Amino acid sequence: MSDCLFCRMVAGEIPADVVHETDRVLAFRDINPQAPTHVLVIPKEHHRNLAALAAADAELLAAVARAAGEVARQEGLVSDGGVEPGYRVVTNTGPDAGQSVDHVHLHLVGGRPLGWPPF
Ligand code: DGP
Repeated sequence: MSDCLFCRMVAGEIPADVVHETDRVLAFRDINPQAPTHVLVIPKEHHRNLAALAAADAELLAAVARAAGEVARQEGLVSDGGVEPGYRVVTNTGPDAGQSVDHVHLHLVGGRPLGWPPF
């Protein structure tokens, strides 16, 4: 989609601070980080939100989830085979949740203790 910000980042038309990439997934640092690590993990193919992605391509959804795990490991948020110090993955859907980019993305945040509930 030529008018989608994240599709344009995938296409290389808009710069991205890429931390991880596969043939189907891109992970890059959020422009407005909310924690020491704040990475967005997206499928390169355009899907509007998590449910749309899951309905269209479960294998791609799994690839996005795997990439999130890999980024967490790269960023030092989990030890090999462990869960510490930890991190959070969030995806916003629709206006009530504050979704501002209609290309599904996982927010991966960590590097400090995170409060709960997050709202
Ligand atoms: P959401 O509000 O859940 O749709 O998250 C969209 C995120 O995208 C938000 O945290 C800010 C980030 N973002 C918006 N524009 C850009 C950009 O041009 N570059 C990067 N790296 N991130 C962006």
